[in-house]
Amino acid sequence: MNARYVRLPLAVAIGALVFTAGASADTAAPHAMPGHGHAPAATVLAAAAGATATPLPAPAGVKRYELHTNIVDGKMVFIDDKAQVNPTLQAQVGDTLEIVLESGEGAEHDFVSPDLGIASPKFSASTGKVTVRVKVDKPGSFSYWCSIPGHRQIGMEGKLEITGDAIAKAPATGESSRSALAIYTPAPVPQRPVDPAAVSVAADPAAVPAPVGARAPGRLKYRMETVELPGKLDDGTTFTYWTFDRKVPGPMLRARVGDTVELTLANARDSKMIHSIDLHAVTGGHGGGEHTQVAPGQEKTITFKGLNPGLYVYHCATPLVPQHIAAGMYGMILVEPEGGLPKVDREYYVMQGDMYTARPNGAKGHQDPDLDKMANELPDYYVFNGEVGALSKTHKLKANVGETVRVYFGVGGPNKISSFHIIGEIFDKVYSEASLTGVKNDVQTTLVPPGGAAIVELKVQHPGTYVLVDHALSRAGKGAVGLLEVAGTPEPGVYRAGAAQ
Ligand SMILES: [Cu+2]
Repeated sequence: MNARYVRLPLAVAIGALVFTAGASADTAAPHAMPGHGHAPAATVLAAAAGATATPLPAPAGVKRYELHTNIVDGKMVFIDDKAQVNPTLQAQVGDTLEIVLESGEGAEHDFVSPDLGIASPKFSASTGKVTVRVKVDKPGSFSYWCSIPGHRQIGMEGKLEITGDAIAKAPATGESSRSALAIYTPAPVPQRPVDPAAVSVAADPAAVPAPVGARAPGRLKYRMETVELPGKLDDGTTFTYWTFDRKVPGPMLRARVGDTVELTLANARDSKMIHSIDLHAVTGGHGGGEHTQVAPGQEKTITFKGLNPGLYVYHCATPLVPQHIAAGMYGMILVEPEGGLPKVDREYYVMQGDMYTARPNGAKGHQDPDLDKMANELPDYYVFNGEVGALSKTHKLKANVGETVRVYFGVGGPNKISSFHIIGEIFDKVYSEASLTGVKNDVQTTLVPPGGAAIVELKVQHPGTYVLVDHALSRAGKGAVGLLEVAGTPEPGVYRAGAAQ
């Protein structure tokens, strides 16, 4: 990777760190990041990081170090017993390097140095300390880092300096050929059964807060919790979701222009990851992402003013950002204009996401995320409200003939644009790109980008079942289907099967 990136404060890194290239496979290979020069921020911490650590007392031939993790000056880092950040660890060829690791802030990390054959188990608040040992067999200057996607790039990297002469390689056959490298090579992940604790994470599309209407600007308080939990992705398929308030999308927030909103983000105690929130409705502080990086069991608060009316996406902004989004960390906030929005009979809240799983669409069992597919933008699933069937089985949209229906529709992504359409209906009104200052009429399909939204309105005039889709229709086969059931008596002349009477 570009060395300058190592020293980027987290907040600066977030803006740049939505790249994903080969995230899960990338261990030893440097990141190619040409053209990214965040030099001013990069210099700030250069002097403080990388000081040489002193080994702890240990038997002869053992170099023992203790490192814990934490967030320092906006970076994720390793810290030694003398509070040195990303210290340089030293050993001689033939030494046993012993590193005791602990998660200081509680999130999940590991410690790897592939060139030396070091790959620690993952450690977090729930594992306590873990120890990794390796006999070093070659001299040189090596890098160590945390291989959790995104963590190296936002600071978790240091150096191992090994002195001495290389140990002659043993013959390639027999017992003596087994090296430290082999001992620490992780086993392939086995196919896993469904998680019996999995629940539905599908947000109820009818869970829309009451309209703000004509009230004066005021102060609002919101509190949200980030929760990692097993969810039902599809029939017979489960997935570990990362959520706001246990649902996908997270709760719809509703304010009016001029309101001051105090938002507290808590991260559940049993989380393995740091989480955060970037609201596109917020001006400043990277939408809140700069000041809401919350470790497990902690909480942080931001306060912002709703300056511009509209419907805005929010999402987690902790590296690897697209991984957090693909795991379900998105939602929307509506900032109503002065006087509110026109009254309608029903309002619904729907968001589309693309998901990437280790095994292909339809595979049974518990699925791990696939970060290579994510980097290459090849989703296995497209979902409305978080899971296959969320809006066709778990929940349905409902209306009666003659009613006006408004859908707040957003795309969490992380990667795919939606061509949002309702089969058998026409959008009478579209606030495209969720801009409330201009309305389009009579639209068949509206384009909604990742991190974007639209508000559509339709008057339903004929009973039946209408189908919400992304009109890139192969995606319907991968989960993006929702149903709007309309009850009542048809209005004369709108539609009939057969010839005109
Ligand atoms: Cu997150």
